[in-house]
Amino acid sequence: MGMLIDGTWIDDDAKYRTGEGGAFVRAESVFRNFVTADGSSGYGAEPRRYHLFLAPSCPWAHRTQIVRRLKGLEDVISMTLSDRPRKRSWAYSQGIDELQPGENGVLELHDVYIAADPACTGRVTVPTLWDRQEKTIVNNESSEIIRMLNSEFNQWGDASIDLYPEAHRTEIDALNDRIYATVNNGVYRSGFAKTQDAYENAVGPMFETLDFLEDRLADRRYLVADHATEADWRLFVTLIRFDFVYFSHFKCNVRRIQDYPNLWNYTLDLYQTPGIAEIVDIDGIKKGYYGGQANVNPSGIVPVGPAIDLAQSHDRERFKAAA
Ligand SMILES: N[C@@H](CCC(=O)N[C@@H](CS)C(=O)NCC(=O)O)C(=O)O
Repeated sequence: MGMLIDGTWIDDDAKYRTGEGGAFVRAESVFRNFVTADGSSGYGAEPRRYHLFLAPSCPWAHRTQIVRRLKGLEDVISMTLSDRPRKRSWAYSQGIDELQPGENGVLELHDVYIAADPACTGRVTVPTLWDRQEKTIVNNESSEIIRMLNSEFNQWGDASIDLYPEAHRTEIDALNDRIYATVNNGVYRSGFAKTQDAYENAVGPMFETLDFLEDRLADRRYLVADHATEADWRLFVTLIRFDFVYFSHFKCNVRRIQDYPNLWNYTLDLYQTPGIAEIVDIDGIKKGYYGGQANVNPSGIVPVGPAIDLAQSHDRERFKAAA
């Protein structure tokens, strides 16, 4: 995959990603500043000041794309989706401001990282939130970027939508922790495991959590509140990829999400939320994983199926709107 060490791109980073017993290790995101509505952090919320570098296949990037849309921030925060094959880091045919494609016609994301910090060491990941004013990266951790989009841009976005309501925060945090460890990151721990044990240690807890969520969703439409919250959207980005990609590419094949009636109908319900289907790119998702991860799929062949109709009706409207 490659990463930056002291501002230089290295292609072989295997030793930085594999831990004890062949387990996949996810490095911490490097840029962790916050945009605030009042500017007290040094990064004030302003229209058209910030830009998101994303990729269609990536679930972490997808979280931010979804929250940007739900909050009505599409004219406030600009965005580009990686649209060129990855030779090193994520590649873009379009630049922004002084960050423009080089002679090869692409802007590579590691050059954005070097522009922010010429001595940068770390993984070069999407989503990345770029600040045009300070010419730096504010943050590259999706869980934090979605919090900023939810609360700090209300002057321009839809303030009536709160994905992290005060009254439900403890419950959202607890669910997020379990779902992140065993499902969102669990699929990667399964797919990138280097030993049988590491793989089985990922897949077991993943399906235990899916069983738990199936039960939880038996008598409620959403995970926490009477409307979708951050916990739902963070889970959704993994569920929508599961049967198309993770089931086979990452060997998460005990059951499909379609085999769980509540989880599957819930996935369809979220997918059919106004504005969301248009920003779920199933072909881009399949291409990104099967075609872009030679360590898992050396041939790069993208499977034709599975044939799944995401517009089919779901049964979730049976739940009353009231909590
Ligand atoms: N913790 C990060 C993870 C982001 C991440 O791993 N993104 C992947 C794409 S799905 C990436 O850019 N990987 C490139 C790499 O690891 O070199 C977040 O949630 O933002």
